[in-house]
Amino acid sequence: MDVMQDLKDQAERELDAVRRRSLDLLEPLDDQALIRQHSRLMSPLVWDLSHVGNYEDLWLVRAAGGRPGVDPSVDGLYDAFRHPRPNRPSLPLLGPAESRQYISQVRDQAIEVIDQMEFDPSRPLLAGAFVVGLVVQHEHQHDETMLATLQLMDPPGYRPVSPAPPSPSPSSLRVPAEVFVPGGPFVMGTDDAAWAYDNERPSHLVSVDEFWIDTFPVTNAQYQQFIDDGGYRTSRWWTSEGWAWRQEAGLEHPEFWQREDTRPWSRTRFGWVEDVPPDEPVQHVCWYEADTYARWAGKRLPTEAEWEKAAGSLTPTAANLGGVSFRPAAVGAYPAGESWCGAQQMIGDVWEWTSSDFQGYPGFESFPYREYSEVFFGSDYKVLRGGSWATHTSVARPTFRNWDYPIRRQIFAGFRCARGEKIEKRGS
Ligand code: AVJ
Ligand code: FE
Repeated sequence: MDVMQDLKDQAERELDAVRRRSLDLLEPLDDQALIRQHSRLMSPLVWDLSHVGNYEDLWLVRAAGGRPGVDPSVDGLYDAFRHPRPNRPSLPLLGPAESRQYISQVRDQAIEVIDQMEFDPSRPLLAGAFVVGLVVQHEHQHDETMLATLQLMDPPGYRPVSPAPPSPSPSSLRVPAEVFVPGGPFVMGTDDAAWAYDNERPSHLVSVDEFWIDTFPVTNAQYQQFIDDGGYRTSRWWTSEGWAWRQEAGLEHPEFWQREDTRPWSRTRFGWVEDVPPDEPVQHVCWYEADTYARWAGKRLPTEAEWEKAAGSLTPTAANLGGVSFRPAAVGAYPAGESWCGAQQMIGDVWEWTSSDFQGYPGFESFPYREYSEVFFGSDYKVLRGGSWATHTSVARPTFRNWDYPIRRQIFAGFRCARGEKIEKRGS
């Protein structure tokens, strides 16, 4: 067996799989739906499609392959920093057919580069394996972004080509509502340079005090109790910043929920309008709503360190991931995916808001470019953990860090609560 050839075959399989995912996702849409901007928060879908190809051209074909690139003249159009999302529809973007042709030309060259590449498993950062991982993960992340765009489409809404397979039924075993996590140090982050992003590195010791964390993410039924109890009308449960946003945005319920007078809540989920399922984790709530719910419940959001400690070394085997189900699974559906302390569904279903700002770990070094993580460090963004039903396994790991503004609701985000005094020390 040729180890090098195995690595190359694996790289090509993963590139092939993610491209199939992207194209399948967009398959039901006509050109107009690909070109239109469905929300000012999001790019036209055809921008995402060319952008993933441009990224592959930049990193795989040019940086790793030392080639001139397929069409550097489009770099500016697909540079996320040059053009914020609201401006993207007015750019002279490649059309849907041109975009498909462009990304497939890039792919042909990328495969040639991989065939000629020297993978050095002992120096993964410098070898091709990291770049392949970067490109594969990046496209999967944009597939999730595109799903958020598709969720925002006007009625009749988006319907996938292949119908969703049902999630497993919730286990009938009774489990406690909260689980205990003893205090003490744990290793936060990773030094795995082959797949981890710069913001997950370096690994370092963090000591947290003992705390309790909810076994499951907060469900729609629990969230409805908060609504029924006047959660959105009671300013004392909100921070002053959160209340100001609640007033300005007119928040009264999660995004995509609706009801007539006091009839039961329904929700619009892609091309379906359906009763809100009580046992599913709530999604499409912003950080302010999550933070407020936790206070109403007499709890708080976990810190990012607490979340990661509770997750331990979970691998995403029994979890709702990959964007196939188009919804979170009911709580209790994945008892085999429980973490070492007994918390369930930490990976998959919904991204979980944490109380932490997005910051670099001690000793952080940006790699391979500052604009992936470093430019977002500070107090503007909150960290989300665990991945959602729309996240691919290649991006779903206990150390993976996602971030967004505390007002954002279009992402597939919910939360779970924690309890106990918040004490955190870095270093040994
Ligand atoms: C990690 C989801 C915040 O979409 O801004 C995609 C991922 N970075 N292309 C984002 C990303 C560059 C990133 N998030
Ligand atoms: Fe990107």
